Amino acid sequence: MSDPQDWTPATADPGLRRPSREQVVAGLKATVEGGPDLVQLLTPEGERVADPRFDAWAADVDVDALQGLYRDMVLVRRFDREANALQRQGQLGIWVPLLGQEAAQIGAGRAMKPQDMAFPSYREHGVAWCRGIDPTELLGIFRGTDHGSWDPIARRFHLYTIVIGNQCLNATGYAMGQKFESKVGDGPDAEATICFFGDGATSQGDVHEGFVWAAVYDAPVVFYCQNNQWAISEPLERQTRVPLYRRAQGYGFPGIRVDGNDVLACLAVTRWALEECRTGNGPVLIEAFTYRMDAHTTSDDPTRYRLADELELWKLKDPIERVRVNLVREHGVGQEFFDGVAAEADELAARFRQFCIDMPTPGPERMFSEVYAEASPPLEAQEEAYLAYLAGFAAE
Ligand SMILES: Cc1ncc(C[n+]2csc(CCOP(=O)(O)OP(=O)(O)O)c2C)c(N)n1
Ligand SMILES: [Mg+2]
Repeated sequence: MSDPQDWTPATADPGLRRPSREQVVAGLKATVEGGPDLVQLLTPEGERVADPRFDAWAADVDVDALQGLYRDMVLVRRFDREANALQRQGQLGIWVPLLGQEAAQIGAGRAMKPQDMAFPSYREHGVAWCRGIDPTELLGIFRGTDHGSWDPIARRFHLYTIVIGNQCLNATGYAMGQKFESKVGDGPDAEATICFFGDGATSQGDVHEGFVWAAVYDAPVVFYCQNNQWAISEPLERQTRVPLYRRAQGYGFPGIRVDGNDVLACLAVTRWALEECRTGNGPVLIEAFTYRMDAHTTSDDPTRYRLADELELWKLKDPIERVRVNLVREHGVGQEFFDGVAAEADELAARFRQFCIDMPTPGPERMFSEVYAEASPPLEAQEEAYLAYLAGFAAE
């Protein structure tokens, strides 16, 4: 962000200054090239760099653990690409790609303890993976046959939320419950909540309200904003004048910006933030600075609103490639490891694809049985009438 001293004075009151549009954009984009605010442990070139504040939070990540993070990202990217192709082949109604956001999601997902709770939006396939949800369980959402087939309480991962920002209210309420039920503290069972949302969501009232309630109730919630630079076709500068993590200051809790393409930094910063929350120092805002490398969804065409050179620039910051380079250069990991992960990814993709093709189409009675926990006479009457109506067609 530029120095307010450099902003233009207002004509009526020269004491009041405002930034020009160029200064706003420059401030928002400053960390594209790395900046003093950005927490980074692995550079885009794969070099491990020191960070006095966060090194300790990644100190246990030895070569095995780093290989594990690499494997997570490769497998998640692989099934994401497969789902995109399945949509193109008519097997899914829509897909929401996570391409480019693997590090932001795997870092955060692996930072969680089993007892922590997550509230995703609709792009968090990598976090779902970390919560032990099989990728095939995501498919029903995108074929339009269910809302996700996992148990949110058992997995500690809520169902996807399509309504932008709404999950911030749910997460805040859940975290307030954790506080009221004394699940916050120094013990090993202490809990926190993490809420995932995008840069565009920060313009929603629900996010603001979630921030306010979380702040005044000291709720143990990490607000994890994946700033992927775009909200469909709206760029970041249409959401904010200040870098997003700085908004936290106005609500009275810490905000931090992490390189969202650096899995190690995302892991370390999220571990720290979750521990702050578990021990009663929440909430915390994390801005994971990343990039949506594919379309918003399979229904979108980003070539209509953004330039190819922006994408080319971000390809150089690929979250997977920097870990691969680090494993080779700094840990001497050999090709057989990478070949093994690639083979595993292909197996996963084949299983994922077959599952999708074999998915049964549910009968019409399902929409009556799956909405309410219990049946009721009006619902039963509606079901009966609707099935009779459909049967009328079959008879002809
Ligand atoms: C309340 C609401 N308004 C509008 C939409 C339509 N919509 C879907 S995704 C989206 C953009 C969200 O952008 P961002 O928060 O940056 O998340 P991203 O998709 O980039 O991960 C919008 C406006 C919606 N789903 N819900
Ligand atoms: Mg976005």
